[in-house]
Amino acid sequence: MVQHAFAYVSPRRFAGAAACSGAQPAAAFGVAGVAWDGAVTNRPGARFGPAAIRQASLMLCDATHPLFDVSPVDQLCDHGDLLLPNTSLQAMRAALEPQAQRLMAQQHMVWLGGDHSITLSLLRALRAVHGQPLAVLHFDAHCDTWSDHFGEPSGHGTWVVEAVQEGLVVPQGMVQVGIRSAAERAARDYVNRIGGRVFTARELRGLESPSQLAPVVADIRARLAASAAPVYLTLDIDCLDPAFAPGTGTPEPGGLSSAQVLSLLEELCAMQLPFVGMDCVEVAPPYDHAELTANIAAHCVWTYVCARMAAARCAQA
Ligand SMILES: [Mn+2]
Repeated sequence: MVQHAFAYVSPRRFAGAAACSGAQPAAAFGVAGVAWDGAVTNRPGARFGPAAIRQASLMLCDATHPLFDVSPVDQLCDHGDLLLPNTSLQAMRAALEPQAQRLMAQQHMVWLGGDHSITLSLLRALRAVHGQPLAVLHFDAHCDTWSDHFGEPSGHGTWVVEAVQEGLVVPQGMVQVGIRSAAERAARDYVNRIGGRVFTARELRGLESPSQLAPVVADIRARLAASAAPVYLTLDIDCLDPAFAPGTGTPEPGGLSSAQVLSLLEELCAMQLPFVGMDCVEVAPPYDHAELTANIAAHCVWTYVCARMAAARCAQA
């Protein structure tokens, strides 16, 4: 058994939460880092994402959310980074998938990436745990629907097509938000073509407040609900404009603002929809300034967890 103890592992825990302990952690939510960036197209560095997000999360102090009036600190534990090989994508996925499946069977898991290639593995694990394909709410500048990774079969921009082909997702439950990168039409329109919905960054320009975004939120909610599937949130930090999140490997100007993304997360993630987990990927601290990117990433993760706690509280009331 190879022990991958030499692989990069980031320090600290998210938002001052405790380290997960025991075979079955008591906390409802678990955080784990996947410090892998071996499948990036352009600039590497996302392996340092989990460390930077955890570091930035310390700014949340007691982490009491001003909208939801909950703090996740007591309902969250941090598994640290998974021990994974940093040799090949195939080897990393083979090690990640059984570990992810074990953790997902125990807790509502939030994953700190890492590049976007990890999401295919996380969807495979979720598909196995829930016994059915997922609806996916996908924030990104990139459609990630390319049929190959510059000649390689798989990379950080192919996982959507792979997930559809493997039956991991409900096509009608695929919703993309913030898409704007250069791409041939076949890739850009892929999700629309299979019955999902692509909200381009251009379509969302000028819509920032919850009231302005209400029609978009209603459309997304209806699609996720109609899919009758567990919902997974994958948030590529490059959905944000580089002005808000410069620390990423493939920045694309013309993106969403922090307020836009947080408005959408606040509205959607607090709804009575069966969310089963999230990842936040592509935070690459070597290109960050003033921890802007790590900060908004930590805020998005925190917002998601607090929104789900608020949704659970409403369901009980
Ligand atoms: Mn992207």
